[in-house]
Amino acid sequence: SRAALALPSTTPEVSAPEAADLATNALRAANLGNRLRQVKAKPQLIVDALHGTPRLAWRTDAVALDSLGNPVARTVLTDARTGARIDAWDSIETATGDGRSLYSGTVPLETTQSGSSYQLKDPTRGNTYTGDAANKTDLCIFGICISRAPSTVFTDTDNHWGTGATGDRSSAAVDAQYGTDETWDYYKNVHGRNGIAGDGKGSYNRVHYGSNYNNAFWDDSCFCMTYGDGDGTTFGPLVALDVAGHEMSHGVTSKTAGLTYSGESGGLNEATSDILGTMVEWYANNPSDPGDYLIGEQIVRPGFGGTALRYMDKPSRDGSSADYWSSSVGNLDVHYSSGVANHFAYLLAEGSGAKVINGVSYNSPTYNGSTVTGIGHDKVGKIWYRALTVYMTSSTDYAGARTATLNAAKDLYGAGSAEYNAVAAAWSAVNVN
Ligand code: ASN
Ligand code: ZN
Ligand code: CA
Repeated sequence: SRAALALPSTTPEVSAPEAADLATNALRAANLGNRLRQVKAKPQLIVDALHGTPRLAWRTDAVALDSLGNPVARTVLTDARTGARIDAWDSIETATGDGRSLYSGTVPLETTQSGSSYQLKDPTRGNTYTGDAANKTDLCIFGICISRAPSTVFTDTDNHWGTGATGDRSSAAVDAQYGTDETWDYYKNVHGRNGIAGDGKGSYNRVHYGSNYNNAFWDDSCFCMTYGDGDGTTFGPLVALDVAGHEMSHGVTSKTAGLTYSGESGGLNEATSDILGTMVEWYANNPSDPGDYLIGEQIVRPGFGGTALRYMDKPSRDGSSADYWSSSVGNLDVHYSSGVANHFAYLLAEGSGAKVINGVSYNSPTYNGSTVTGIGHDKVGKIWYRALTVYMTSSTDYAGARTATLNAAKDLYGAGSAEYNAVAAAWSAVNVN
């Protein structure tokens, strides 16, 4: 049945500023213990017919940034005659969508819904988001940035993102967002680390950086990850899971051991990103990108001349990386001196010799002719992470990494445990004694 709407008056007794104050107070009360910034409220006069007899009301949206810089919002319904609260609710909502990625199939995505628009921003992971760099580049000199490519957050109208092909700019964004989701979850669920800095705060990805840009990188100054599209001949878009895990792990290293990016510590910095990026790939357990001990196997194209950027079982397979420690290894580029630690991690996980894992063939040699027996990748990730975050410092070299990982293995599994002995044997097998 329909009844005519009769209101005693359409003039509010409660003023708009009063309604705004009530709503911002409600927003503060809903975020107790959080210092809110940029608090703003917008009251609109409406007729509320959903809570009993229709009445004149203020519908006020109050928004702010919380202490982590994350947006918070609350909508408050106030009786415009008495000032009584009729109802209130959080009005930025987490939505679950999905995306068709370039390399990882169709993946779930947690996104931010405001009204009829979705943002590729994940409130369940510290508001980690992915933005479009619009094919622009940063202009930085001596680490000081004069201008920066944008990071315009991707938006969508139906919360189904990308097409699985590069024609849709959102597809690469799906990969990057998924990659940092899995990396977030790996650190949180395996190591109890809440975000890169351990403070629960998310970072962001920029995709479509530059033009034909054949790299991806972590940048301490924006605390963010950036990915090129590749030139299509050497590399495709550099947004694969292990690459995202590699770049985000540079942030973790930066916030923990702080390994200096040159000499042996630089090789350990790079190896940390390869090792933990590989652990992310195993953790994700995605059938479109099964776990392996290769870096960048999804992004290389025929013009690159190899099946991966780097090979952990025998790093020299790339033509440049070191398989074993020598006194000159610190003179190599950090992406080649990393080989010693990558090789250590492979041997510790899988052991020496020839084997096929998830359809990929490996054949890992040892310096001293020893046979090494692996302890599995999960334990390697635990030992390396603890060594990185508890024992390594900015100047740790290969000898120091041996000590750090032995200390970590002692903490986790006990002195003289099989794991402890395997760590010692794997380092000796790469000539770190
Ligand atoms: N992709 C490279 C890396 O993350 C970029 C660089 O050379 N720093 O290591
Ligand atoms: Zn790196
Ligand atoms: Ca890989």
